[in-house]
Amino acid sequence: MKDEHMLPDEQQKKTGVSRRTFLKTVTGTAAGIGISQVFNPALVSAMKKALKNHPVLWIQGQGCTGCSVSLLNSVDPSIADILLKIISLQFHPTVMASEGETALENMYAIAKEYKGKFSLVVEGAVPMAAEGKYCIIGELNGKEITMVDLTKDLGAKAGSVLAVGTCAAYGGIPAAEGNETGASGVQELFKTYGIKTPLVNIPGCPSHPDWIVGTIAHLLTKGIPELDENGRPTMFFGNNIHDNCPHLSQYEAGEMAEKLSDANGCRMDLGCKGPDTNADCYKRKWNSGMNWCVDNAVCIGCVEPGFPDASSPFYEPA
Ligand code: FSX
Ligand code: SF4
Ligand code: SF4
Repeated sequence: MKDEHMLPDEQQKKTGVSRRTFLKTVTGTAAGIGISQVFNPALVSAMKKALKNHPVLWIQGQGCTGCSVSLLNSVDPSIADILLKIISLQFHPTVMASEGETALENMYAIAKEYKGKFSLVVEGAVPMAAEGKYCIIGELNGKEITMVDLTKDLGAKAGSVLAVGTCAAYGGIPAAEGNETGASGVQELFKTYGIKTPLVNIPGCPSHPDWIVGTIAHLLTKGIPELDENGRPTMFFGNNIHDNCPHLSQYEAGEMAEKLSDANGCRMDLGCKGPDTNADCYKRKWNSGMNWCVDNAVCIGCVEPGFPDASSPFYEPA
């Protein structure tokens, strides 16, 4: 994995983004630009000029787009700064203005021009059964292109691949019991087809915007981050939720919550999967640091490879 050992200036040559510019953008205060401006045509044209930044192709298979929506909630840096100053998002089925063959042609042209240099983001699982026919992402020259074809083709050409969300990382909800479509994570597809491109899993259903942006920041400044045995960056997934939970002392004292609305008490009897889950939600929290699952529900282990079957039932009567 070449990128792993890449020095910042070599990375800059490869990505066109200087460490200083990038860090300035990442650590700057939120610009306060509304999400709606991402769809503004003037910004779309500015994005085209931003090709000198790191090209990113974002493709979607079997998912709910929740991870894209989560990224749109990024506050610092704002999503506008991410799109305009940090990366050059050249393909995204949900937010791009372009569509159909034109969009696909552009995507393949970028992949060719920036071979080995662009990042591929995969959102959603890849259905590998029935020769991939469960997910046709479009047509080019009269030929149907499956999500399997696309992930194989772009995955092999990319410099790095980010599997965003538990579906893309491990199969997630589409791979739950009754998985007729052969829904699989990118790592499984890469293994099947012998694709060796560096891959980072950023699970979560959805993935936290900081986990996505932070991983991209690391990738552009220092290369591939350190990964755990499930391919996740240890900087976000290195610690256990239960061991760091604010209710741990209550758990140890046997003080258990009896209903989800109880402000105090450990929530294990209500189904909390914190003990089997590694992520930093206990300190990062969600919705701009407002709250997290354990505040008024339970952790359902959404970042773990066995999710959702291994976490089911999510809730239990106390
Ligand atoms: Fe899956 Fe994501 Fe859950 Fe949804 O990437 S991780 S169902 S939040 O959007 O696909
Ligand atoms: Fe552990 Fe969950 Fe109890 Fe927190 S609420 S101490 S994570 S079982
Ligand atoms: Fe997922 Fe648990 Fe974090 Fe909630 S607290 S986002 S269920 S890992």
